[in-house]
Amino acid sequence: MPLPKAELHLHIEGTLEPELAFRLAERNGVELSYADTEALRHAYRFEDLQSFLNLYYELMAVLRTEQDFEELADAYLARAAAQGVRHAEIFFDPQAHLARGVEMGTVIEGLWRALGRSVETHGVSTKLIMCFLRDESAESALATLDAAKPYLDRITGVGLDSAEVGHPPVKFREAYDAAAALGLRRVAHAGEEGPPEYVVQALDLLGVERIDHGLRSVEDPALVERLVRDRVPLTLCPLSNVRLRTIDTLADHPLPAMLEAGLMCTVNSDDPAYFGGYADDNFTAVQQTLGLTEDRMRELARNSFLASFLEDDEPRRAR
Ligand code: ES4
Ligand code: ZN
Repeated sequence: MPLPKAELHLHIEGTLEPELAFRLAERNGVELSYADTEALRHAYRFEDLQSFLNLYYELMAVLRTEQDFEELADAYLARAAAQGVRHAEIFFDPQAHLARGVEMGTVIEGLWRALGRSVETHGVSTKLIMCFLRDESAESALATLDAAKPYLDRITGVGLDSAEVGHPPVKFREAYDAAAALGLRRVAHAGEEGPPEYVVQALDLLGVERIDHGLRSVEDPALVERLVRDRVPLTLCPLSNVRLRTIDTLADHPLPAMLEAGLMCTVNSDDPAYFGGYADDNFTAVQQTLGLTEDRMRELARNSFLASFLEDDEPRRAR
């Protein structure tokens, strides 16, 4: 039995499995540049974050209707439940859909058809986190926040993702201030490919409560000390780091040293359809390859709930 866990770093568009991509392409009359699922899977060899993002954005073209987003989320929740996930805080990338003429309401209402009954259907409670694409402009982020205003009861927080280097957190200060004023929680990807300075900026300028990835924090001892002292959760994604070549092999992952240093680490799947594993696949991989003890594995599972946006007295219902 997999350990009960919360998943805190999961891009719903990154759960699009090749089989579903082809089924939706057919249903929506969208032409894919791959002959079949086999050919598509061969494209899942990435050099870095950007080479992954190119395919990730290309495949999204098959997502067009509420039903598409519902089926995507429902398939993820079924897989997550089978891997011991009891609570999932799910990222989505509205700008990538708005740019293709798919409206905010289609995305959110479609996802909600699955999320709104997920406790009943899958035993998984959920929250939604809307991400800004950091390689788009600050103005576009503000416009996206504006477009989300009719749906604020369905959105728990905001995040920041896509191509990191050259797009520091400071660019999104206004958007994060505006999100905070609307009562939204804040997280951001930082220190995935970008330098530790981006982690510092995310904390100081964006007021984030968690750092997504944060892997490169280990290069800055003063930052590590601060993250330990303030118990800032890091949502690590070990299989993602290997596939995007942030590290050479899983055996090189600094997770054991990070736990030893007292960092509040969590283990997550990021884009599981692309990176070769869902939540428990990541847990199992780090346990086996890095030799983590049962106690450490339980610490990771416990951290995932502590670092979640679940309130202490919150019933586990979909929200
Ligand atoms: C992402 Cl792995 C990763 N990093 C940054 N942005 C992303 N969007 C989807 N997956
Ligand atoms: Zn991510």
